[in-house]
Amino acid sequence: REDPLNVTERRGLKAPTAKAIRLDGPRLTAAAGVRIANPDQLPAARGRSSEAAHFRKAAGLHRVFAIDATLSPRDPKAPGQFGRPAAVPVEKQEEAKNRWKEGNFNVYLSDLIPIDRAIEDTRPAGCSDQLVHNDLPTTTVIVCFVDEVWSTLLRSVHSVLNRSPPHLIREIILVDDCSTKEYLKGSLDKYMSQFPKVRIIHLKERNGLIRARLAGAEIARGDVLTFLDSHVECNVGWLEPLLERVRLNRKKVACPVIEVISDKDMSYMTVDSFQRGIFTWPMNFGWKPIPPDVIEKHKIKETDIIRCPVMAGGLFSIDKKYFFELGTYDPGLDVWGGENMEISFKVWMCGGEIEIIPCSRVGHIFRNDNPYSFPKDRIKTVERNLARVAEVWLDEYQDLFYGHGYHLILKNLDVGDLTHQRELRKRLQCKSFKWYLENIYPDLEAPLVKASGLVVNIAVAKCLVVENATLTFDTCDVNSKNQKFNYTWLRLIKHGDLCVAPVDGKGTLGFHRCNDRNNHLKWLHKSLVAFQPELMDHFVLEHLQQPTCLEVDQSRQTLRVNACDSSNPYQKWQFGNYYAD
Ligand code: LR7
Ligand code: MN
Repeated sequence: REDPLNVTERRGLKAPTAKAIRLDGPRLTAAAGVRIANPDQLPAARGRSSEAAHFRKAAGLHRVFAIDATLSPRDPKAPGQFGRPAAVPVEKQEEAKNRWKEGNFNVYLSDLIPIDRAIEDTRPAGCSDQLVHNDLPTTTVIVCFVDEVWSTLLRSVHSVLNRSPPHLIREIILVDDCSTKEYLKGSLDKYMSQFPKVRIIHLKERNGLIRARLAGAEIARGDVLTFLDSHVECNVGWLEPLLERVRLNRKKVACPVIEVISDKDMSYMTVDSFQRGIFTWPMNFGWKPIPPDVIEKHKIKETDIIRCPVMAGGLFSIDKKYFFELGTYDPGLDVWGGENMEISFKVWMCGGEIEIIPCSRVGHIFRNDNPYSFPKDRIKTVERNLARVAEVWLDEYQDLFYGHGYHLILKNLDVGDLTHQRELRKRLQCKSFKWYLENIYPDLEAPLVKASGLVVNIAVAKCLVVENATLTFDTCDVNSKNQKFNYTWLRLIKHGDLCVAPVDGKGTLGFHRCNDRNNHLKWLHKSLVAFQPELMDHFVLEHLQQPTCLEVDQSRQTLRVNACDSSNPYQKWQFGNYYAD
């Protein structure tokens, strides 16, 4: 089988589809205030009172520009106009079906709807009243692509040109990552030549999105780099709130809210508020809502900025000098995947911050599969990228990545040379991953536990118990606190702060203060014994040469460690609960 662990499914980037909310029709001037089609009319005239205008001028501030050159569309009735769902005519169903694979979304409909369609202003109320500085930094927008669908790529570029204050866009750099489609060469250059701000570079070989972005960054002239995918639609007012954060502190990395462009009907949908970017082991990106009681307690508003442990990856603004100070991305990452983890860990651990800015919104077409080929095996490419990130950034927590069932795939992978990346981390004096978990992502706590509850010995049907700070076994009692243990992904058997371990050279069992880095406290159990599946139910001391197991000594009614024996039931143990990966 190609994918024994079903990694493909788990590594796909999930649209927050369950959360996507269909809009109910054109509300172009909704909560968000009046939009203005011509940027030249902007700054002065828009105050509520002359006093307010006076204050803003004195403070060097203005209300976010609501520039939108698509406001009065040539053809209001066009399919997909205002972000409405479009439908394939009956006689075109076959054609639409056949063209799906060109981009793994409804390419037929993308070609049908206007490349400069209007979409609804989905910003929360209050966004259009926010003030930003007059002296925002300029930005270079970098869009890299490989074999992107023509109409989708153009719509991405037009949405930037039509909905950004022109003076803030230094340039738009399109990086063609060695596409095979002919129209992305000649025709694209010709089409874009009408926009002086658009520059195109054609890479001579396939670099993958990570190095393609770096090629763009190298030649960028703006103060800030803004990365976008090649199938997006930037919404009104998207840019200034991002640049405002970077201006406030150059170590802030600002991400828009990523909204959903339906892969089926191309409708533009908004998403639930209060979503944080997070990951679960083994480094899968995901969204996690801020719990309602937290929102209530801290009176969090829809417009409030959300700090995120990790970013989705594709859409963000970062100060250009800061990006290079951080050593950019690890250029050893190939094709797709892992770079969002790398930049997120690097930013947080080396003194920066990752934020989602709710007043900045960009739609993105989420697809179920990459429409382009991977030069090498897809799974191995992504896992190798992640292993590089784990090796450089996760310290003793690497095992949380490796331990989640990927041992077999990863064991034979050559992750390449990491000297440079490790030196970089040292030079930047970045904090530890432990610090990151405790301060930036404290709610990852629960998944650290792989199993918990009573620990039953199969042969004698009795349970491990803590008695006067020593370890023994006794009749099981679910109500006894002294029989509750946790088994962590770092392979510690914990009772509070105490960890099960041999306490002398003679095999006597007892406790040690827990320490995630101390290999002498680590026991292999369940799936982690991949190299010796017959010892699955055992507790195998990991650091010893000879497999040594926790065992009930029946003659003396005590516990000891002894040479492992897969058929010995006195060495088999079960936790009350096992948690899914
Ligand atoms: O070899 C390649 N060369 C490229 O230039 C592979 C891809 N690319 C381009 C591609 O054409 C596209 O414009 O890179 C961009 C991203 O590739 P996608 O659209 O196939 O990726 P994705 O949207 O499925 O994946 C997300 O995760 C990636 C991990 O490497 C990148 O960080 C993407 O930018 C990222 N996309 C987003 O964050 C948008 C929101 C997704 C979510 C949640
Ligand atoms: Mn994408």
